[in-house]
Amino acid sequence: MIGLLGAGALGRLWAARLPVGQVVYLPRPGQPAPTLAYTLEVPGGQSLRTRVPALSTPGDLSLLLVTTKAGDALPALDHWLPRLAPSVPVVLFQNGLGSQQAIAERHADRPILAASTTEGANRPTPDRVVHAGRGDTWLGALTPAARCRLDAVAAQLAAAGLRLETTDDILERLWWKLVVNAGINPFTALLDCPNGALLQAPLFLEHIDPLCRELAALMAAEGIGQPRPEALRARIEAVARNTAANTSSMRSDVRQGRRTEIDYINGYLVRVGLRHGIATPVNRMLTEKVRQLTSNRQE
Ligand code: KPL
Repeated sequence: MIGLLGAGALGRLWAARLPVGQVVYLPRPGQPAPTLAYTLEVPGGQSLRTRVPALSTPGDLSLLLVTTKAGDALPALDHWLPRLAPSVPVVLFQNGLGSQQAIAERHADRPILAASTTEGANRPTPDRVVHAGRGDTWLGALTPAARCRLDAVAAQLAAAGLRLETTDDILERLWWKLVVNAGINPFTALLDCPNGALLQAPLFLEHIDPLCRELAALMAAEGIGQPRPEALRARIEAVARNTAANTSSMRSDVRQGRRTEIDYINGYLVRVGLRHGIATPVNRMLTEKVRQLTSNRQE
């Protein structure tokens, strides 16, 4: 049995694509444990009616997929991991960085893996998940105990029929995704606009070059290659163009009054800067403004 911890659009996409009867749902601590029942709309128009029952016997799990928001992953695992066998591999699908390292450090003896994905999924209503765009998923080990499990976990996930590859350096993949999220998500949240509208927005145009210089310096300091700031800007703008009509996850969180992942995206970059003595004024400004936005909205 494969456990699913976190019932957002991405988790539901994987659960619907994996073989019927193999996935069970683990509620977050304190949350109700209903059977998840929804329809997955796949590109091309087909619909998959899906039911994911709640876990009844923790001993039956052979793999755990964690698809919660970044800030919820560690507390949810602190609750569930003591109930699961130490050999069960855990795959983290969180956006940004920071939560993965914290989990791998706290549970260093367990097989902890991380995935970085460009699959596009959204959930327009509680019982409908739309697989909006096919993408790629990279899977890699975070702890030593995960290295010898990587191929077996990849084979288990391959049953979903989504494109998946393994990598020896998942942190590098996560950094490249972080760059895109750092350059798109806070701006779309602050401007309340779809991704493509950034390309003409004065706030974005004013800050994108200094932001990319910060990102390039941080990546070099962390040993993630020597990217040129212009290459980072090109990457960010290409994703904004390719996902022009999308609402970013951060804009959507702000709109729905939910906590955003800013502390794991631009806020994480501020912390890396502090560690290396690199100034990050643009990341700091974006982090503060997005934090203010959510506290204002929640009042
Ligand atoms: O990953 C995304 C997100 O919204 O979090 C992007 C790539 C910006 C697409 O919307």
